[in-house]
Amino acid sequence: MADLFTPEITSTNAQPAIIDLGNGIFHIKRLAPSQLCLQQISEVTELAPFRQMMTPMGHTTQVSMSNCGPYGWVSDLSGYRYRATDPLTQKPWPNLPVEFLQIHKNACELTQLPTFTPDACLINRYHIGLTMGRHQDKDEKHKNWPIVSISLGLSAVFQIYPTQVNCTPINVLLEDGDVLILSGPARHYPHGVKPIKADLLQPKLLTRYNITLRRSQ
Ligand code: MD6
Ligand code: FE
Repeated sequence: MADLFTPEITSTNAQPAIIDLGNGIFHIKRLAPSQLCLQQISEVTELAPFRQMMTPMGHTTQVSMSNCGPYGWVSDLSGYRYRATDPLTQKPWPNLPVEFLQIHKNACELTQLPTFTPDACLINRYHIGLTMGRHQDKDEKHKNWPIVSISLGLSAVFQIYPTQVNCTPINVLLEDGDVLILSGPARHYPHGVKPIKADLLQPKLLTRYNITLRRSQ
């Protein structure tokens, strides 16, 4: 019996498609039910509002962020780390929505990765023109668990650099409802997001969200 989250009905018109880009990079098109996810983001961010964070260099992030789940990623003058409480409220982060956990599980099963329960969920919000600079994800205690990310709203070009030296990036177009997994060697690859562009066919769409699900501890 199909439930709300089986791949068959996560999208109104098409099945998910798994694209294996090699080295542990998987792009799953149309896996996440966008409206359900956006509703969950709105509930989480009523409790833990989006905020720009201070970087260790004393700048503020362009992208606004929030978190849910047992641990949230934070940045301030003393560095980057995971925290069990929101520095704005000193309260635990909101619960990680079961909808996100179900997408994570479906993504791991479809790509034959071991299923595990993420303990951290960072939500990024981009307005048109914003980017995410090239970085590696290395604030987690155990750095080999895959990272599963969900893209919502405006599309993004996600760039992955397979080696540390300057080389041509792999460009992945992430559209509304797509899931990207960095596992295996790619878990450690530098990556970034090109400036978010407006969608001329959907002029009222002004925002991109990205949700990353990970094991932080
Ligand atoms: C973004 N994502 O798509 C930023 N990192 O807005 C990331 O930095 C990221 O999507 C590791 C694994 C998956 C990701
Ligand atoms: Fe990242």
